Amino acid sequence: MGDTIFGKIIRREIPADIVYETNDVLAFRDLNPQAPVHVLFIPKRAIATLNDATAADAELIGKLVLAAADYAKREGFDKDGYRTVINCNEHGGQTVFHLHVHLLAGRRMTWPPG
Ligand code: DGP
Repeated sequence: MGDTIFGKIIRREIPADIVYETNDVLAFRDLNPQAPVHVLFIPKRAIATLNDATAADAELIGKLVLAAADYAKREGFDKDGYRTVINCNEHGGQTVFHLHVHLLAGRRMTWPPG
């Protein structure tokens, strides 16, 4: 796949407000937040979309989701709750083609989403 803006963030070529990092996962605040807390969790090894993930990526995607839950616990909004979202392709609203989990918190989410 081609490089994306998230690849540049991983390589520290452009700035980002990084809030969480492990060997496999990086998380930083979304540039265009949709909630008081809006953090993007990305795998350091890029996968373009959820469609491109294979069984070989299962552990990495598990780590990605667990990283979001770990961050929620560390920050103390796990009990109030939060939303995690993976957008895929055009109808899903995906604009950056490096798989990422949105973590949204700090307000009550509505359902169904728009
Ligand atoms: P999605 O629409 O699901 O592909 O989400 C992409 C998100 O990435 C969107 O909410 C805005 C955010 N974003 C785009 N470019 C940048 C950037 O350069 N820095 C940061 N921190 N976030 C970005």
